[in-house]
Amino acid sequence: MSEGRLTRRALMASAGGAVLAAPVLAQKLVDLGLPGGPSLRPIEPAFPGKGEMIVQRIRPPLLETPMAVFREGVITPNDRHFVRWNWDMPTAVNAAAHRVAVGGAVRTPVSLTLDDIVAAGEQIEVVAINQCAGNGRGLSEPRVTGTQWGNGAMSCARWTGVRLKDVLARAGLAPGAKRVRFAGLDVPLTDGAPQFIKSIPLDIALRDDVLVAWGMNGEPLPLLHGFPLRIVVPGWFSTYWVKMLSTVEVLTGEDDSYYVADSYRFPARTITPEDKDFPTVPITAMPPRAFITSHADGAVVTKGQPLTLEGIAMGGDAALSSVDLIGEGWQVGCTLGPDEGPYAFRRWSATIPAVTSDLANIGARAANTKGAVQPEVLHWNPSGYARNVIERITLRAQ
Ligand SMILES: Nc1nc2c(c(=O)[nH]1)N[C@H]1C(S)=C(S)[C@@H](COP(=O)(O)O)O[C@H]1N2
Ligand SMILES: [Mo]
Repeated sequence: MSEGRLTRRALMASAGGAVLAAPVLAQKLVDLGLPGGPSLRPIEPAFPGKGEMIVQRIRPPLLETPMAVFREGVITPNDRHFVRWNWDMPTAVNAAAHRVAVGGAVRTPVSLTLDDIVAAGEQIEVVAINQCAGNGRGLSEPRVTGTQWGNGAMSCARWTGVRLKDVLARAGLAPGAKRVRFAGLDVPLTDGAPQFIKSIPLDIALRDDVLVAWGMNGEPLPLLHGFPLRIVVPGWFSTYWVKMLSTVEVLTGEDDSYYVADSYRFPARTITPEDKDFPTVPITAMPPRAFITSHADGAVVTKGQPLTLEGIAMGGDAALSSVDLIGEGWQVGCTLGPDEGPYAFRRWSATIPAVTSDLANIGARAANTKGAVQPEVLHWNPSGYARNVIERITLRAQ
């Protein structure tokens, strides 16, 4: 029996259980440190299948991963993986009846069952960071509109699936194919509002590591994360990682749908908050980022002692090449932990031989193998997208 068959059986077995109930909120609060506030959010284990999560919104759910989770390892457990739905999500999915329609500019439109998808090609695993384009938006100064995320709208998982290109091959590309667009089972809350559909260029769609995934850390995708199937585009922001995949549509031209043409776009040049008129480009590949996880801003450290700082980092759309701990006028190279692949988090650590005084504005700065380095200054934009300024904290010596 092949691995694929085993996984398929697990998928079918979980079909009946994929139901989401409304949580009841208690009132434990966490401070996200958002400049100028309001900065407090409930932190709750109340969502089905979820441990303690920062509740940004209940319906549709927006759940942020607490930073403490990133201390524990580079893979985020499924019950602590952040959640984001643009529109209301279906609360149950019938896996046996589920179909993925592959159409548009194809030779033969097909309607595929989960069995068909599993059988479409070789089973692939990739460890990849799922990061919302708006991750850390709440830290923007001046403040911007949108979900006021701290830095926990990111998580990392081992995804299992087949290559999107193998699924496309079931239908066959017609001449002129240019982009591939995805839709899921979720529909807008209000009449006439645009459906959440997203497309990627054909060269990205045909990459060997772009998946139609059904597995997340060895389990079927939880409903919140897109049961039964989702797109995974390693190295790209997760706005393209369409959940509850139901339609794959090959386009021969540009995509003029709302979430590609009008939303999830970023200034094509550096702007200031006063700039109103500037060209934009879609948010696509992720830049490098690093986070200190061992110490919070304002933490007290011991004078005269060595100090070890730890954290996680990511290369974005290329492998991490280095992480430096930097302060005011000094820097120390960090030691990197085990490598789970170019699109995964990687742990880092650095030791300062002896703390002599307060450590003001220290931060970890990541660089990737494409030569991208985290900037000193925020690339401010009106939606707070693609934040990757060096995140700084101050430690008090006592
Ligand atoms: N079907 C569907 N897929 C979707 C979305 C959505 O609203 N509907 N949101 C996207 C966005 S903006 C993000 S950040 C990720 C979040 O994935 P997660 O909930 O598994 O963390 O899903 C993406 N895929
Ligand atoms: Mo997102």
